[in-house]
Amino acid sequence: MKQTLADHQGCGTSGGSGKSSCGSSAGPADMAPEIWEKVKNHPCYSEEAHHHYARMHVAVAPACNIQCNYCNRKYDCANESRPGVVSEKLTPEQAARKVLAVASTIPQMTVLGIAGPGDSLANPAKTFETFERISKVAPDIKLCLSTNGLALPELVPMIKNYNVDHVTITINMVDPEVGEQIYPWIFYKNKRWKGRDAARILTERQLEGLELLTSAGILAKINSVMIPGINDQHLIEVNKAVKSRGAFLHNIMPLISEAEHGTYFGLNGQRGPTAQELKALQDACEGDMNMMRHCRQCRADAVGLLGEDRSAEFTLEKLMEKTEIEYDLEARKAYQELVEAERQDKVAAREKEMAEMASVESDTKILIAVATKGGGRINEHFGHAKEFQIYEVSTAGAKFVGHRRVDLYCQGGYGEEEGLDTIIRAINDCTAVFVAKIGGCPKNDLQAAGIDPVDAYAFEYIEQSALAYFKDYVARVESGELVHTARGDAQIRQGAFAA
Ligand code: CLF
Ligand code: SF4
Repeated sequence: MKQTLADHQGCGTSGGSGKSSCGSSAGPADMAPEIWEKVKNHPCYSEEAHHHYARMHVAVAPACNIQCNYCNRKYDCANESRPGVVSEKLTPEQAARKVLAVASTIPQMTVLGIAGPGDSLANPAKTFETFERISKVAPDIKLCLSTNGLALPELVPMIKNYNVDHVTITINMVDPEVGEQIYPWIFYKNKRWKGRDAARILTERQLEGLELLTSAGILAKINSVMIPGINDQHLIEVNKAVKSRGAFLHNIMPLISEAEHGTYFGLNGQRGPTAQELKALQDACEGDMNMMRHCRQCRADAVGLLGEDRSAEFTLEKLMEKTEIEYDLEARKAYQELVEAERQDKVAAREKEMAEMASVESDTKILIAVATKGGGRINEHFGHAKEFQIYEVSTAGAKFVGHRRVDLYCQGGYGEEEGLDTIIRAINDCTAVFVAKIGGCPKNDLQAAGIDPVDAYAFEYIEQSALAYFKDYVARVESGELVHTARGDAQIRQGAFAA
């Protein structure tokens, strides 16, 4: 039985299929057609789509109505952006012009989001004027917004009227005792509220807003910032609360609290979680709900595929240089049809590989790091990778479980040894790293660290290659050629792949 929006009780509710549908790598077979239509080319709501489709943000909403302890208002809203980033603010008119310019240059840009630099709904006039202008000039683009939720309940009818199908609420707590450690104040009904009262109003408004979105048939994603020692364990309760109110997807993001960003947490030594702590919490929540693991904490003026940033190509100055921008709807459609054909091809290749997996019996699970520029292929040089996508592979399949940002190894023609150490530390729980190409030096160092550098699948599909590698790996372990050891921080297998 397929899930419909009406009976959606949050991700992970088995709609009879036994496997939950939302967010991550689900396909059309797992969900009702009206939900699939909404998520199939939304790079944040579908992990699978994020390899193929791009989003852009326009920074039209400068004001905010609350204060978060992880935010310095000199920078963009940290609920949906990397801390420490300042976006170029736009008027709604400039924003519409920018959308046209990006859409005509990047035909796979399918989603326009408003995510700051303050709170989208603390600036309703600017936010909705922007949506109105964009839906007139670029009717095929999906509209999306992100909010702290304080102003949400009264604005749900407006959101519906403007055909905004995707709303993100950042919910960090459902208990005011936890909330008062995160929010020093809110501004509500012309009054500044502090402490526990502020947190109580905020949580009530957020949960009410979520329920109203669900009843209006609008997909709601929940972002939560994981703050060790403050809300890390509590987020399991948050997860249950949002799931029971119909949230579609839960995205737990790590707190980033560098002292130089000047936030309350940063200046007071509050640390963020490690990648392992984050994954453990996401895994703990996933029993009940599918988790978003491909978020890149993008900027309020982000442009491009998640993980790439093309905002510098579309500055206001460059936009003003263009006299006329043509919006060719047919050309966009034709390009997206090609993307869909490639996507189907990828799914067929994965399914073929999975069919052969039926003969493999093993409890082994390995992680594989992948250098990719998008399209679901292994198409990036090791030295040019700014991040590695991480896949967990077992007889159950190849599942995207996150990404690790790294410093560029290749610095204009030569390899940076220090950078290589950082990369090895970032992926030291992976059995292999898949790349399009790699030089001799880093290859030797990776092998010495027990990570198998693999360029044999260059330009092939990631999942199909990961499954093929896994089958070979299991066979080599069974034949005694390799010894499998679960990898982790404490168990780095030195020299397992040394030549
Ligand atoms: Fe933007 Fe957010 Fe819409 Fe996506 S981002 S408003 S839902 S279109 Fe996406 Fe970026 Fe993560 Fe946000 S990766 S920070 S979840
Ligand atoms: Fe900053 Fe966003 Fe929090 Fe407002 S909601 S204080 S802009 S992080």
